[in-house]
Amino acid sequence: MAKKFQNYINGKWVDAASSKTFENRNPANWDEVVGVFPLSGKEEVHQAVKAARTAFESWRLVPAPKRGDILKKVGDILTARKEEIARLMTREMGKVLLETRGDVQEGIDTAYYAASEGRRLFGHTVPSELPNKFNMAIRVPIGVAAIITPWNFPMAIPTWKMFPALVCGNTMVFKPASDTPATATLLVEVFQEAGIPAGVVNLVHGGGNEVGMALVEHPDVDLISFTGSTAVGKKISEIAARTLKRVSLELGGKNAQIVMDDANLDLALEGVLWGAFGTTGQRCTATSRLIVHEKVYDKFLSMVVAKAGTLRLGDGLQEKVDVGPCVNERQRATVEEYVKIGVQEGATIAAGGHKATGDGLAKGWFHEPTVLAGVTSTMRVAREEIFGPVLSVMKVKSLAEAITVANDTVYGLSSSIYTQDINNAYAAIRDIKAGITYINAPTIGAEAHMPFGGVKETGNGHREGGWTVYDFYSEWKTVYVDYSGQLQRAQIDNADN
Ligand code: UN1
Repeated sequence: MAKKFQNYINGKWVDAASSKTFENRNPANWDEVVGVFPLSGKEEVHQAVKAARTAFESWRLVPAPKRGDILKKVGDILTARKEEIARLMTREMGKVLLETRGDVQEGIDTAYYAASEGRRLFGHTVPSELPNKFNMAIRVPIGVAAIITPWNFPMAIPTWKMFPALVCGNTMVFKPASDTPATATLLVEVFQEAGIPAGVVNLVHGGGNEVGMALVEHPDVDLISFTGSTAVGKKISEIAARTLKRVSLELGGKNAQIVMDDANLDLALEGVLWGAFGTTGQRCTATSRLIVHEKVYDKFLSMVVAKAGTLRLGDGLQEKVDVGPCVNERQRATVEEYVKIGVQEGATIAAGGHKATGDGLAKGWFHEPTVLAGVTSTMRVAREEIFGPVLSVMKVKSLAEAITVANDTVYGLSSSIYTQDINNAYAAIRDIKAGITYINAPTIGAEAHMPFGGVKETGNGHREGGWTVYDFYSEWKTVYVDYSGQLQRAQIDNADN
């Protein structure tokens, strides 16, 4: 019998109102059911928001360093349980152990950063224009947050959102992706073990259309943080605008790695394989376009093709495996569809190109690491986010053309250039339209203490990670303290005339 999971509302593990459930299966072996989860809806969302609203009134008054102490404990527990969480995550969404360990580590790094931020959360003190008056701007909590997260980083992405939100004094309802509800449940168990007060963190399982949208529409939710597709992000933004909720969106990408004729090609090769096929290409930061200078195009393409063919597909729990399965049936079908579209548009399959059903792969959603060559900017495989192990390779004549091609997308998350020429590197830093640019490193690998996010249709101007995320989760309050004992009129009493 598969393990049965529950929602977590107001400090208690509870079933959903309806007895409906959904299963979560291992994408590397669909015979294995990881767990059975409650299919919740409006009713559970309502209870969870109510609990979060009530808890907010006391949580906002807990000193921020004390809130940080709980996050420090969360970090300690995650550290102690790192291997257990990584293994569960691999079984749940398929990426290899090396990467799921990294995913948990990103959560741990975020916990310790947020814990120490509890002792900062700096405001400003500013001189007043009037005598005997003190001006300051301080950060205050906002209220109830809806945390809606994807399956590709089941620990890193929820923790990027939840930890800063909590240290700032907000409470929350967490709606994890229905492909990774077990890892999400484990995270909430860790909160419970660390002593989070009842109602501060609530967990509601279920679909995006039911639970996610009920949160977005709920009048008592003040802020929404969402990572997922651009299409859903736009919908959330539209609905949230009706009640002027604060919204942070982290959406799609079509990230490019540029390889110049002066690049260290061996280094660029390692970078593109990691960027394109790590996490089976299922990252918002994944390298999905490779833009190569014509002078090294043929040589570099053959290097990529030779290596892509040697990557070992399989169950991510086995240490020797390089690339795990796609997360589910739909995702693999999407990959197959895009390969077909690429070929119809005139690209050639230089490596891979098919679903993989060989030894040990028959019961998983595996797809070969695929390289499409001869891709041009107008093709759909150069424009649309595929979210799978497909790399589109394009040829350019110059740095200027490489940057024009890299920018020819509606997205703007990550980017990379391999060059030994410092002038090329700085021109790329200035001219590539993306939230993140790597020099001589792949498009993936963001660190928890740096701002993370993108421009154009990748987001709506907010950043996660680092010091910047604290701006999203707190409101500025401006305070004037007049200790003159008399009415002082700004702009009037201190003016010359
Ligand atoms: C994502 O794909 O949404 O930079 C997050 C990276 C990871 C985070 C990716 N640290 O690839």
